[in-house]
Order: sequence, then C-alpha cells, then structure tokens
Amino acid sequence: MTVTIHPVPSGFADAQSISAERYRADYQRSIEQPEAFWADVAKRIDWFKFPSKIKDVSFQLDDFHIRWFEDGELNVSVNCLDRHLETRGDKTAILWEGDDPQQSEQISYRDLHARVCRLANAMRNLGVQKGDRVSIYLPMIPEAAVAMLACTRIGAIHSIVFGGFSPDALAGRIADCGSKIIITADEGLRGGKAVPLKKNVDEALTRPGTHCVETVIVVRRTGNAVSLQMPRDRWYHTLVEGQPSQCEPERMNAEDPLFILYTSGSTGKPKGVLHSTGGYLTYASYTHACVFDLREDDVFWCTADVGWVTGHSYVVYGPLANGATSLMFEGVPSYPDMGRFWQVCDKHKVTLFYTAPTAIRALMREGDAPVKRHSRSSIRLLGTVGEPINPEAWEWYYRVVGDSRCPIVDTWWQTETGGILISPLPAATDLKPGSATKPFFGVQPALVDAEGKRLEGAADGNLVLLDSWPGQMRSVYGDHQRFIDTYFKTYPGTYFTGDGCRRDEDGYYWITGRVDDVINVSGHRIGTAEVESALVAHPKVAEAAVVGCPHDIKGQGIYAYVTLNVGETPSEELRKELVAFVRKEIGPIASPDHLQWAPGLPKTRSGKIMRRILRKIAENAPDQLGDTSTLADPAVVDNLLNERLIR
Ligand code: 6R9
Repeated sequence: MTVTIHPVPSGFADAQSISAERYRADYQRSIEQPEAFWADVAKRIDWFKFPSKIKDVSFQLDDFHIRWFEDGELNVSVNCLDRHLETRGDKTAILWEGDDPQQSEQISYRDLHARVCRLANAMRNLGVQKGDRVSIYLPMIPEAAVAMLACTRIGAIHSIVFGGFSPDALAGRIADCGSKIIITADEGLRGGKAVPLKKNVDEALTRPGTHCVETVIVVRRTGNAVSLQMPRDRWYHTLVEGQPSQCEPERMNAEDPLFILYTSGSTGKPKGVLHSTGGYLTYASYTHACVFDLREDDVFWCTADVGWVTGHSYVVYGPLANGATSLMFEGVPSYPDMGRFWQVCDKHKVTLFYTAPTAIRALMREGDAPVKRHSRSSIRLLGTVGEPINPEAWEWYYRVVGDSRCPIVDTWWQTETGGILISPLPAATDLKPGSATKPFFGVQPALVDAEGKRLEGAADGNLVLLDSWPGQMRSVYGDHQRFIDTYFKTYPGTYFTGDGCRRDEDGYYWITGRVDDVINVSGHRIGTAEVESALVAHPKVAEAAVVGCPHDIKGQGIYAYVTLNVGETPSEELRKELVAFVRKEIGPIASPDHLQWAPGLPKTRSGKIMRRILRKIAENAPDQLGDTSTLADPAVVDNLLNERLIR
C-alpha cells in the first residue's frame, strides 16, 4: 500500500507550537532524565505541597510498584476551578450544547466553582467522606462535570457508568465498588429520544449487592414524571439550594485514588480501572495542552461521553485544569440532521475538534453536502481516538472536514493509560493517514513477538510499554493481583497493552487492533466473555462463542455463535429474543450484529474453543482457517462454514 505523507499544513504552526526539533530534544530528555522532566511538567499543576519524590516505579513482579509525585499534595477541583478564578473567572469553562439545537448554556469558571462547591457541601452533609465511592449515571449535562468535580473537592472517588448501560450492568458496577451515593437524572435525552435513567437506577437497586447505596440524587433534566422513593431519593436542585458557594477542598495525596472507571477485558467481569490524583491530572493536563496545541482562546470540543475515559480526560479534567473552554454536547451527530457537528462548530466557533473514527465513517457515508453546508472556518485542528482509522476515512476528514488546512492528531491510548500515549504533535509531525505516529514525551513503546522477544526496526508485533508515565492506572479496584496478572505477566518487565502494532521504517506506529478477546465496537470496548456470559444466561442457550467481525461503520461488529439446549429449535423469533436479551443484560452497545446457530463449536481435544477459526468464519475468510489439525471434530467447522452469515 502506498502511503501519502501529509506535512504540517502551512500556516498552522507558530513560535508557540512544539516544533519537530523541540519534540526530538524534549523526548530525549524525557527518556534519559524522567525525574527532571516530570518535575518540570508537574509545575503546571498547583500543589499544596510540591512533591520532592517524582518517580518510583518497578514493573518487576517481585518488587512491583508504581508511584508518581508520591509526597505531593493537591486537590483536583482547586486545579480545575479555584486557580483560574483570578484571571479567568468570567471565561467560559463549559459550553453546553443540548440535544435540542435551541438549547445551550455558557458556564463561567466562577459559576462552575460555585456549583461544584454547593454539591460538594451537600454531599458532605449526606455523610460522604474522603475515599467513599460515588456512582454517576448521568447524561451529558453540566451536572455531570459538576458531580465529578464535587467528588474531587471532598476526596470521594467517582465511578461513572455510561448512560447506555443496562440496570444489570449498572448494578454490577455499583456493587463492585460499594457506592454510597448515586447521582442520576430523571431521564436523558439523545437524538430526541428519552433514556429512562432513574427507572434504570431503581431497577439496578433491586439487585443483590447494591444495599451500599444510601442516597440517590436526581437531576431534573426532562421534567417527565419519575417515581421517587423517600427518604432514599433526593432532587438535586433542592439538595444544593441554600448550600454555601464555598467549600474547603480536601488535601489529597498525589497517590490517593481519583476515580474508578470500569472497562472490558478479555476475561470475566469488567475491571474497575483505578486512577491516581497527582499523576493522572498532570498527565491529562499536559497531553491536552501539547497534543492539541492549546491556546487561551481555543474552544475545545471532544465529542466523547463522560462515561468513557476520553470524556474524563478531554472533556473535563485536561481542559479544565488548563483553564480552557470545553464544549460538552448532549446529543448525537445525526440529530436533527447529519450536519449537526458542523452546525455546532460554527455556532460556538470551535477551534479544536476531537471525535471517533466510527462517527467520521458514518458521516462520510452521507457525502460531502452536509459538511459543506457549514463554514467550519473556526476549526484549526482535528483529532481522532478510540480505534484505528482507515486511510479513506482519514483522507475524507482531512480534505472535506478540514479543507486540507487542519492537521489531524490520531491519538492512541486506553482507559488504563489515563491520557494519550502515541500521537502526532500537530506542528512537529508529518502525518501518515492511519498511523498514530510517534510516542508522547516519556512514553517508550516496544514491539515483541508471541514469545516476548523484542523486535527492532520495522516490525509487526504486540505493543508493550517499557516504562511508566504519570497517567498510568494504579490498580484494579479491589483486586490488585488482577492488575498485575492482566498487564504485567504476559511479557515480564513491561506493560502489555493488548494491542497489535506495526512500526514502519520511519519509526511510525500503526495500531492494528486488539490481539486479545476484546472487540472494539464504535470505539467502545466489549469483552467477548461478557457477551458470551449474557447469552448463556438465557435458559435456552447451552453454549456461546463471540468474536469480532468487520463492520463498515462501527469498525468491528459482534458475531455470536450459539448452541441451543437439546430440544430447542432455532427460529427467527428466538434469534431476535436472544439479541434483545443481550441488549437488556449489558446494553444496546453489546447487541450482536450477527447470530449464527451452531450445532457444535470448534474445539480442541482438550475442550478449548478455537476462536481463531470462528474469527475467520465471521470474516468470511474460509480459505484462511489455518491449522485445523487439533480440532476434535472437523465436521463442526464445515457446518459453520456452510451456514455462515457474511459472504
Ligand atoms: C481512549 C480509548 C482502548 C483501545 C486500545 C485500542 C483502541 C484507541 C486508538 C485505538 C487505534 C487509535 N484505540 N485509540 N486504536 N488507533 N488512535 O479509546 O480507551 O476505550 O479503553 O479503548 O481502543 O485497541 O487498546 P478505551
């Protein structure tokens, strides 16, 4: 494949931008003198006590620890609010755009500070203390950011659950971390449709393990009737009414937990990824400033929901720590029409725009007209995150959306990494469509083969990281051993990302996708094990195996093979019922795109399902099944091939 190289568009960079020379020099320093480098970066944060120890890390299994800025003391809300009041009090912190194009709101740093303090005081009155967990199940409304920051004000650990998750998924996440409080809304609003958030919470709280919840705080969003159960349920607006607009911030240690965010892995139930206070904030703030070439007057729009890590780091913490204006969007790209993103960019004079490849592909399919109807002249940089972007979609984004004058930053990172790890710096890096390009400061990627042998030069392998960065997760909530087992045992001495990757002759990194049993659907991670356990929970299902399959818009789709119990007959009705069942168990994002009846699954003689074969069948690549000699019963595969759903 020939690769077109796009140099930095003329007119983009200026003296303030990080140049190619500075990137090279600073990168070198960040690797050779990490302590000095990160001590300098940490100065961008306000500390009650500046750390004297910067980095103390060992990935060795017999002496495993990760500590950054360990004797530093700070408060995240002070960094995101108080310290801006003097110079930016009237500056817009959150520019909220509603689902309904007629609704928007500008919230200044001063106003946001007052709102956060009121809720923080109210939560303290409810008995929330430092270290307590608070679950947040909110739509994309300003109260979501207020709730996050109010938790950080008082040292509570928030756990946001995406509003698209089902009551069962929510219940599991509440029970796992033992939340005292849930903050939710009557309903969410997306694309003109109501999402019954409070009803879902009520249902979740009937599930075992959720007795930890003492109070449910309900934001009135749509105003439609919901049932309140007193004294458990409290309206947000009455709770904060009359609360003082000042609130003493909790002094937090740099290594104190900041938040938990559940993410799917290759096995078992979702992991509670735990992030730290000092390292996470320093890293989110610094990557946000560098990767997006942030300036004081920028209007930054990251389209991610705060239910995902991208929303944590680049809707709330990075931008607000940097005193930027962050646009928060409640709606969807297709409502009221396919031009919504660009209409919002024009309306609010967005300068930096950051979205997911799946959204770009969906918009590309509609042609250029919905884009061209809007000026987009305020935009100066574009970004992508969440999954590999195919070069066609990249070129369209560059040419049509960016009018060939905006650099694109293709940012690779993970829930676990807290912030961007591999990405262009927009004024320093020549772009290759589809490549996340080069490591950020302090990041040392390496490629290894299946046996863990280090691959040098141009190569294709598994992506590992040789050393820590401040934004790295610190633990799996409640299961530190699982953290070590998942990420540090596969290739000892390194952090294993779970991604496959190619490095080209120029040292550019090309992420090729997950090499474990995680499917990336529209940039959302879904564990095959989660979908399988939902399917087998159905009384008619004996066994299920789930793999990813190619999907034009979503990147990957979900392909399920289902074996029914003896006596059950496959039918179109049952197929629909099973899809709906998964939807209910996990949420709409986990609905299988294809469900194939499998009288048997391909297994080794020791009984292991051979997913490699199932993947190839789902990819419609019958000639690439590879070695099938270990199959217990080869006839099973012939049957699956004959009945395959994608041809
Ligand atoms: C931030 C986020 C992480 C997984 C990651 C990888 C994929 C993310 C990517 C990308 C190629 C990019 N991924 N960004 N693949 N190019 N620019 O998405 O976190 O939800 O935890 O997903 O997403 O496979 O391992 P998360």
